Amino acid sequence: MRSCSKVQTNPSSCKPPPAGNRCSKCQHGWESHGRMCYHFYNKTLTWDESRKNCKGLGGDLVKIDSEDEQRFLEGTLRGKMEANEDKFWIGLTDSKTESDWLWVDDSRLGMSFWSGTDYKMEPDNWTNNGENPEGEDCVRMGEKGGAENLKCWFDKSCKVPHKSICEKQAEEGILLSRCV
Ligand SMILES: [Ca+2]
Ligand SMILES: [Ca+2]
Repeated sequence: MRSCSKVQTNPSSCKPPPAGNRCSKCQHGWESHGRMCYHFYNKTLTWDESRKNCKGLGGDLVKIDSEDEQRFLEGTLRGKMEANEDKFWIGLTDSKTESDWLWVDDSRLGMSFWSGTDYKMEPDNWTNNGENPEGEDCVRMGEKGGAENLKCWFDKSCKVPHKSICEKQAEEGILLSRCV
């Protein structure tokens, strides 16, 4: 569905919009993509706190269902990240059972976009030589310079503060046409 962001005024002299001319509407501060709205939350919080915050805003941490959605998020983050470590939490965790990755709606991970280079493959459940004995059970994403093949997911200790991506369903609006 189209975004409602290009909605024009519809003076009374206009014909009513044709039936079925619907679009996705997001609240101020949320970005529209497909049928969903995304909020890129700028305050750094732990994964649990980030999730709580998203729920308070009427959504949840983002669940990535398609390559198209990953492309949208990856591209948007390039412009929002201030440094390469300035990554954003997403709604994926293996905190219940190690290596069993679940989305926040308890669905199992299907398509994935883990980061991988010759010397470091994610997820690695890195224990940081004992400083982080619990390993890494939450997922953050983003590459400031852009990710090769969209692969920019990293498992990380859930206690590290990060920015986050919240997601919720778009409302349905009607695309109006401008009369001049
Ligand atoms: Ca883990
Ligand atoms: Ca990792």
